Amino acid sequence: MRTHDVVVVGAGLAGMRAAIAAHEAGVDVALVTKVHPVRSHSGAAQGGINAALGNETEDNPDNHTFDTVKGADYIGDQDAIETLCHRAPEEIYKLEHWGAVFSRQEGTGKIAQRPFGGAGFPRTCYAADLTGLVILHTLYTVCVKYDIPTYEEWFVTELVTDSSGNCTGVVAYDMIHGTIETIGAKSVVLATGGAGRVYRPSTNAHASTGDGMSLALRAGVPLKDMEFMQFHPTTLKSNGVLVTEGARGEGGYLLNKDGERFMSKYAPNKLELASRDVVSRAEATEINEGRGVDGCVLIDLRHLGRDRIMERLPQIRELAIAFAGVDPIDEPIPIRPGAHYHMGGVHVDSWGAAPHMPGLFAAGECACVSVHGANRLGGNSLLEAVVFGARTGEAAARHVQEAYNGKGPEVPGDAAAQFEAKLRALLERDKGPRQAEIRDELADTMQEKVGVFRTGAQLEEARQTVHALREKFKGVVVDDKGQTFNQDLITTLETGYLLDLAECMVTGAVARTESRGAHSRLDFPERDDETWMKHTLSYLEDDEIRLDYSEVTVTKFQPQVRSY
Ligand code: MEZ
Repeated sequence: MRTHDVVVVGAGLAGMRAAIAAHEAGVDVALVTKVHPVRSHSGAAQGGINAALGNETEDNPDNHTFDTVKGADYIGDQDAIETLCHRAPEEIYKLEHWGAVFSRQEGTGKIAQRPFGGAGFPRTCYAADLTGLVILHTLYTVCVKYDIPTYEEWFVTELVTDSSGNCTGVVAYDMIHGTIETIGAKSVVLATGGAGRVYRPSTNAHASTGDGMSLALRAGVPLKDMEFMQFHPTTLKSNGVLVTEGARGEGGYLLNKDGERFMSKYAPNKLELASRDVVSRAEATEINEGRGVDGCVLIDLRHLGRDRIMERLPQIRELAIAFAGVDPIDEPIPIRPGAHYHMGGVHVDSWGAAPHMPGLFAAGECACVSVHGANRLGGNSLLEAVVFGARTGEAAARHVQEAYNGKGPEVPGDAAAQFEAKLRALLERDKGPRQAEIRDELADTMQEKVGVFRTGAQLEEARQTVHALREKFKGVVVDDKGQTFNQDLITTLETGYLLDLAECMVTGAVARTESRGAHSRLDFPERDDETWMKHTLSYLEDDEIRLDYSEVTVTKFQPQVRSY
């Protein structure tokens, strides 16, 4: 059997940063990833990464902490947010020294920083509008330099535990050869990204199917705050592709069909740079009340001029031409809110450790630390991935030394064989629904009923539909019975993951009878701190979702009325 000290599942920003930290701590670490590392969805993040560098402004990590707490609508854990914001500058300089080519300020040559939503200062470092891609490639070169073994195109199907309930490895399917193996480990880090593909359209890659969250849930580990899904205010109508917040940071306006800069009604101070939940609700209101343009509003960049667009937003221009048929130098781009980022994830502490399962860790969008609470600020996702990726890798390495002291993990020998038997039963079935029809109905239901605005009645309908789809999925049929690159099989397994997560999202959303951050209930329009200043925990028990709650950590900032 293959074994490593630490196995990291997922090789986006959080996964690679965790692997680098574990390697630097002196343990044997391997990456297991269903896509080549540089195809990870982190590469789609465009506009930037936050850090209070204070270049030419009075900004500091305490301001960043306050903005993040407020953006989170006071349900983020403030000790973890302090950690995020105080470690940010160190991580940015580390990335720069590893070779990340950030855009520079004219004159000083320092790292340039653009304004982003909900931020009191321009604090978003960027590489034009390709920031995630630049950092992803940078971290990949470090992994190559350190010669970190990487199981590429291996799909993880189960977590393995020992007789005391410690996580001691994973079962994984080698997609190229069609074989199934157990990979033993003393620490397992889940860093598989988000579950944006629960929705359609979504800014997320097709690979963003929440695998790690579902693996943890099935193994008895709770997921936290699953009802909070972020809708990014600017996504293309045709396919949900992201138009970066950097476009508004550079000065882009949002307009309705009458040419009105409507954000002045909703956020008179910050306008287009209010936090994402506020801007998405404003757009949805304009569209719902008949002031949209074919189901969209417009983002106008024309006044920025060709040179600035070509220098700062070249990818946005290409995407707008390719997928919306408009050149933003000459015309506004039709956009609308689209599913983008999941604030919920595997319940972990601020070292990425899952309190319910020793040896299990999670980082990045897959995890809920929680630093984003009910609404993440743009630019804090890449930051979370590197800061908590690093801390989680350090903690996973520490666990190897503290819990094992040179001994090997107890890895059950039959884990792979047990999964293989389940797979055989699935492949032998030749009658039943196809995964695509289940997945389409799931995505349509979530899009229609669990969107920017929600009501109890719609959420309850969605919950029943999702539950029925999970039942239907038990009879799913896979047409391709082959062994190599069986995408039909992989997509089916991913659909199972999405269904689990959707059920957690809607169950948590039905229960939370208030409006907070991205969870906006028309039937409960106010935030209710008295009852709901708490995290939701979702457990899978007897195939049903059971909810429980845990405390929010408040250090310096008591909840206040939130306005922009
Ligand atoms: O943090 C993000 O989600 C981000 C940087 C996205 C963007 O608008 O560019």
